Amino acid sequence: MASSLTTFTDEARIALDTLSGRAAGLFSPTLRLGVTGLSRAGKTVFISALVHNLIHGGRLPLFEAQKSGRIARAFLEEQPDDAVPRFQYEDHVAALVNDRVWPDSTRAISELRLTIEYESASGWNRLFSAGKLSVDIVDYPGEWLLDLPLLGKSFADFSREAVDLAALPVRSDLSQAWRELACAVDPDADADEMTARRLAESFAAYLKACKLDERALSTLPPGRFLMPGDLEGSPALTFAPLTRLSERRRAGSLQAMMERRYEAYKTHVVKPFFREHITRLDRQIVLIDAMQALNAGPAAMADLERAVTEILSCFRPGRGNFVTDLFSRRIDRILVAATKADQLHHESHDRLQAIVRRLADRAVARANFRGADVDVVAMAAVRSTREGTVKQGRETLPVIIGTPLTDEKINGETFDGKTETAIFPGDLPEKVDVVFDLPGPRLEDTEPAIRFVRFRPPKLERTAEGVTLSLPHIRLDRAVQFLIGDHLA
Ligand SMILES: Nc1nc2c(ncn2[C@@H]2O[C@H](COP(=O)(O)OP(=O)(O)OP(=O)(O)O)[C@@H](O)[C@H]2O)c(=O)[nH]1
Ligand SMILES: [Mg+2]
Repeated sequence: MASSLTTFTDEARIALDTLSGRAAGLFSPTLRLGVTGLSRAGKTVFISALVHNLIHGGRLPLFEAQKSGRIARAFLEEQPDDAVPRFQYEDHVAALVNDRVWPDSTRAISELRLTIEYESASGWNRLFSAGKLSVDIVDYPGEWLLDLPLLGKSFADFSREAVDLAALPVRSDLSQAWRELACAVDPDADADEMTARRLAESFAAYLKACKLDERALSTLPPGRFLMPGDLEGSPALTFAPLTRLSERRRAGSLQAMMERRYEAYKTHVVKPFFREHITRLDRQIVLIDAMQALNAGPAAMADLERAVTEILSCFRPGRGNFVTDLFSRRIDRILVAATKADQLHHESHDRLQAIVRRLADRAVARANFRGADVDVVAMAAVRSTREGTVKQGRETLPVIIGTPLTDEKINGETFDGKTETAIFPGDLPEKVDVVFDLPGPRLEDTEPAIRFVRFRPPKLERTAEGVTLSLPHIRLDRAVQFLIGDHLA
């Protein structure tokens, strides 16, 4: 009874929020754009480049409103949510443009309001609309989103899945310490704080090791174990999956304690996050680091595909989950975007896009996803390279030219972060299947087909008057058109 009551109030609250959000939207049209992706996927760089290009009238030929000259101006305004940290746009742009370094990792939620004044394309609309659209951009960690499936899972389900995944060959060595510890404790023993802490710390260390590992394994819930924020050390974060659960748990046992804390995590962490942030989104971009996964080989690709599947299923309506039912009806477009395509020659951009298409298609099918348009793009929010050719004997090879980051290595050479270098980036395979084929049991046995070099952000061109031009990109305009273009029609 108690649980259905909570559900009812949660539901009523969300419905009210949604209604008032829509009513406010009638007077000044707003669009809430969620930007997510696993850590280091490129969220901060994407938002900075998007806003910079819109404010500075960057070259965006595929963004129709801009191309046809209908955008009067775009500018930043105060965001509507006082309790959410502001996306520090100015700092990130200063890093990119002035210092030519990538912005720092952000690891939490932040928000920015960009307002666009435009002239409608249709005479009818021009008569009735003010030609003003506010886009509220919300940057949040994909890791937190991946907590949603927990709402539909009992502690026993959660434990079983975590144990199964940890035993997979790609993860077994990283999870060994935790698995040994988990096997050594008896869930039916008396609840003990130190045991709970040891288990939680060991489990969190395993999740972190997955993230840091060069195999680029994607994340497993609970998301706050990786990014605890101010909840570090709280009971709601001091639990871990258990093995050998008993059917009838004893009050006062370790199992009962862990189960209670798992439920507290859902109530105090997961639900509020979805209620306050995710349920209000209209559009969503999911950034993925396909380049890193390609670098790491087919097992990492499979892992990335699994993460995208999980993320998409968070946006699937009709899962019988009160949270998703309310918000997923609202999100009508989702873009799955592979950033960092500037590490490839343009001849491979379409191949990268085909790989992302395959990945998203399979994720859509596996998540049985419907209810929103899903599109894909291979892009670079900030293009750090330009293209050229190098003559080698009688052959002319296509190369990319940029400044490799300090300490990047190719063929035994280490870069100093200052020297501009031409690099033959290698091609993506023509056949998409190759990158998805699962290798044998151990990942180390398969040589990654491709090795990419990371570059510093580009040096910006200046006009004769000394004005710096906007940040160069690859297909950012295509992403912008899909995400907001129709609202400026
Ligand atoms: N070449 C290139 N590299 C990029 C691009 N976008 C991101 N990167 C690289 O990816 C790294 C992570 O980008 P961020 O935008 O900070 O990623 P994030 O998703 O905000 O990361 P967290 O805040 O840690 O979750 C950067 O430091 C760059 O090295 C891009 O468009 N081109
Ligand atoms: Mg960030």
